Amino acid sequence: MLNEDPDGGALSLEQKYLFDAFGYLIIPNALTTSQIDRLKSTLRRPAEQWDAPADKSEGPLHWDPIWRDLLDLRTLAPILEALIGDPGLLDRRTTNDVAREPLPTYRLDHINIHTDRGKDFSGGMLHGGRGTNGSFGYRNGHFHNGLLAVSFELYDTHPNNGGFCCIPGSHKSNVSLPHSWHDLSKGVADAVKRIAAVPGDAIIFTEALTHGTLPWNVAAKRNTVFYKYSPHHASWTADYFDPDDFRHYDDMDDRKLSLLEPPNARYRGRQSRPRRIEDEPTKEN
Ligand SMILES: O=C(O)CCC(=O)C(=O)O
Repeated sequence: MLNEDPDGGALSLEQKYLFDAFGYLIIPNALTTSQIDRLKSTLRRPAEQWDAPADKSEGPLHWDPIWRDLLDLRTLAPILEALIGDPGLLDRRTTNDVAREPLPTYRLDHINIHTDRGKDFSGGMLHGGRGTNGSFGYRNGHFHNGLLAVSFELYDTHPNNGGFCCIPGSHKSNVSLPHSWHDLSKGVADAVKRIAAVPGDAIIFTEALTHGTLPWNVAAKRNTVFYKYSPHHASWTADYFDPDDFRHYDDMDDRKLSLLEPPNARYRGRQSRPRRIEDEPTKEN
């Protein structure tokens, strides 16, 4: 049955207000201690979307089941559906579809893993902001994001008062970021907010938000995992996942496979195969 709340009740009124006003949210207890430990013990190397391994079977989703579990966490999936899902697609499900577990109406775009923010990292560049993938909107009771990041800190970032930083509200700004504020290694403007997190927290932010990495000037370690999601029809990266590369893992269910579909309008009869058992031709009634 369709929920009366357009966002399916996944976000509290306070969370909706905060995400709309500030462009980010912190979700506590998104991961358990044992999931964090597993990520730490199976993390192989840093990863960037523009530095993808030549052999695709070396990517993070092949390291251990925990990296595939992160695709579709029970603690986050309804929130992602509310922030970057397509409610129209859910409404258009056929009777046959409704009888099955709903597939996410958004997709994984790319994964970043930062392990290089050791002591004396002098700070990154503020980036993000409004653009094709940095779009943000709220229309007819629904959020629209062109690209949505979920970051997990594997170590507490309070010793540095945060590693992630942003200018809250800048996802709605109309005026360009002052040039002198871009480079955080040259100083952190007062408007930049430090966001500290503990392992288990998920920081969810829209890429329309001006954000970056603070200078890291403590001995404590910082390792951060970013899963970035796109609307089902859009992509930031040019290097798409293919569900067929993951179908052989027992832990891959239909939802996880569908998150790895390349960008498309999710029309019936398309070539990509987001389910383990192929859709039988159905009579819509
Ligand atoms: O260090 C951080 O948490 C920010 C990373 C970042 O700027 C990004 O993923 O776009």
